Amino acid sequence: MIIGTAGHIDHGKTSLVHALTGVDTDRLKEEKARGISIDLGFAYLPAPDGSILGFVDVPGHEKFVHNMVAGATGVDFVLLVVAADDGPMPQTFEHLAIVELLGVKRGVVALTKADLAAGAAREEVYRAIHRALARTTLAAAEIIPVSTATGEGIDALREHVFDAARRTDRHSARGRFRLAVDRSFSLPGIGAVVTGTVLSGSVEVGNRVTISPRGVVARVRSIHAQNRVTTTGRSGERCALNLAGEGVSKDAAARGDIVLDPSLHAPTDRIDATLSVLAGEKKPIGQWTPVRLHHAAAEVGAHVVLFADQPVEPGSEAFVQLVLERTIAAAVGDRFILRHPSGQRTIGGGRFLDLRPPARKRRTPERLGQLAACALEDPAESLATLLARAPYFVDFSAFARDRALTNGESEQLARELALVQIAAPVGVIVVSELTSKRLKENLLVALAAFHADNPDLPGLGMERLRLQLEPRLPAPAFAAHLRGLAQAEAVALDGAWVRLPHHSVKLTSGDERAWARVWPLLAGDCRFRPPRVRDVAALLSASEADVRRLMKLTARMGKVYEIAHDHFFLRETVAEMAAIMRDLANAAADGQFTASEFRDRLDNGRKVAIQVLEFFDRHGVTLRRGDRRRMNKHQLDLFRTSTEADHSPSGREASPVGRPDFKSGRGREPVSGGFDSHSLPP
Ligand SMILES: Nc1nc2c(ncn2[C@@H]2O[C@H](COP(=O)(O)OP(=O)(O)OP(=O)(O)O)[C@@H](O)[C@H]2O)c(=O)[nH]1
Ligand SMILES: [Mg+2]
Repeated sequence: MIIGTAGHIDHGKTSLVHALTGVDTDRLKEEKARGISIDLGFAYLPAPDGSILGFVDVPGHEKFVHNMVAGATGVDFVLLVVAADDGPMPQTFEHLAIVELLGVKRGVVALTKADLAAGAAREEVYRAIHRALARTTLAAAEIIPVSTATGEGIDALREHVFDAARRTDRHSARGRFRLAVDRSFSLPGIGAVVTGTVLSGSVEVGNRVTISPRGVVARVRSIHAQNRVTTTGRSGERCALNLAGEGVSKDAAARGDIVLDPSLHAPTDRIDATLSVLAGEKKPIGQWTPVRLHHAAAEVGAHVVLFADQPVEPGSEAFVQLVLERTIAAAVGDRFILRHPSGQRTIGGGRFLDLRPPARKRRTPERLGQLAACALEDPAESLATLLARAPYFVDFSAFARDRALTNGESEQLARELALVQIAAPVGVIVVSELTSKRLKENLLVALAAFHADNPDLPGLGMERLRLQLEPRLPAPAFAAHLRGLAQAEAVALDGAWVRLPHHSVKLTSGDERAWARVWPLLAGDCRFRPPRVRDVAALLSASEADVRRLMKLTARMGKVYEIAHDHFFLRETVAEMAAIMRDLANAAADGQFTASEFRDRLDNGRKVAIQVLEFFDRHGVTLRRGDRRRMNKHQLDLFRTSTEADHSPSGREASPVGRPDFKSGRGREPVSGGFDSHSLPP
């Protein structure tokens, strides 16, 4: 258990810790000279049950409240010190407010200097303390009179603290490792050492850690926990870590850093939070109020963004966004304190709810609903609520990381909530079972409707499908979801086209017969310079309009591409030409080739070669600079070589007649019965 002192200057905190533990925590020369505490002091006390209690002694001076806040983070139990000859004073109230805002729920009041007040005077101070504690979480705390001068009450107080420690749940070391650094120094022969309170998880000798937000990676060479050499440090202990590694110099860390499990390193400078404004504040918090934000042992300038038009009144609570002047290493659920930028008083504080909130549209009803879900303290409850409302999906990897959940804990969560996980390129997206079912149903209905309206089209573009579905998953997650459905054979994927598995494009028997006569003309030796519509019509003694209609139709089915107006190439030929370009690019030292090099390989004349290249340019497969071109690797798949050639008149083969969605993401689609605008010159 870690016990933190609190209380007004000179009320006897340091003397009391000394009397309880035998340790004088005022170590600094200046502290000795001025007779006050300036920085945090640390002492340890072995308990009868073998455990060790850690004490954090804080300064009472109003100028050093920032140090007090740093010390109070991670404390389990507060030792509120009030001098019997003085009663509650300004920093008694301020420290009390801070420990409350930090969520410290247990404590005891030490009525110090009891030798200086007796009888009615002491009674009056009792009453004042009761008034101060009323309506706080310490309202029921015991008040124990003590004196370091006479020794009165010291043993009773020590027993009280031992008893509280026995009743403290042994920290379960839940979560991934995080330690809030309050001191960082270098010892001769040992190297860099950081000390601080372990906020969550545990660490072992040999573990790799990151010093966040600065991002220095280190290895834990040795550990002291609660002042004893050990191989493991865990949540609820004060630890000293000896860190080693490249870049771990003596100033590799400083107070305010968090040493954490490397997977948690994701600094943020914009955080949505709850904010409680202290009742004693004179003015409400307005839009963009500048503040000092204290989080763990870190301190940073920030501004408060309000979500409502009304300012946040003293004594009330609201959701706000905190925009920080630099990044910090935070976790969802962490407590923070806001102080006046001058450092003269505490304004309020609260709890972090979302470490990656949107910078825009941050006050829509949908967003505020999400925040209310984030405000639920239990991760399972919070996640279930998030998944039951728009946008119905959650980036689970970020959710788990930002709450410092271990793999085991997130797996448990996934089981408990029966989450449906969708692998995204980065991390995992989750939806509820209900949403997954609804998404699949909506998707199948949309595809069936599309096929019914467009029997001559191979399928619906992935992007257009995504945009018309509820819930609307992010594109990469939607693609992953579709791959899952395709694996389960609920849908079929042809490039970027999605169709129902049984759907196949049909030509009328008349068109099939016509196609059987046309395609051989486009194949064979003349495939790189196939006859144009007018020439095909002449060769077959057909009308130009009929041939054009058939070509447009088969283009929509993906059998041919219209490279230039009225000039159609077989799909396989286009794939072959793409492969030739790739060859040329690979053969060139700079990966570039010219139109003439390409023409020489095709032997189809400069004009046609240029038209072909311009076709590839339009689809982003080639990138042109002057007379030279290089390949755009990302778009190459659009014209993958087909191994299932499908020229057969029947078109009934299992082989897909898919055609890639050239501009997927921009919603360009062939229009049923109309021109294929993709293939038109710009
Ligand atoms: N008579 C009497 N004096 C005490 C007692 N406890 C502390 N003092 C005196 O009060 C003064 C302040 O004590 P500290 O323990 O330094 O007070 P503090 O709360 O740590 O002060 P800061 O850390 O500066 O806020 C010292 O001169 C102590 O000797 C007590 O029980 N009886
Ligand atoms: Mg002191």
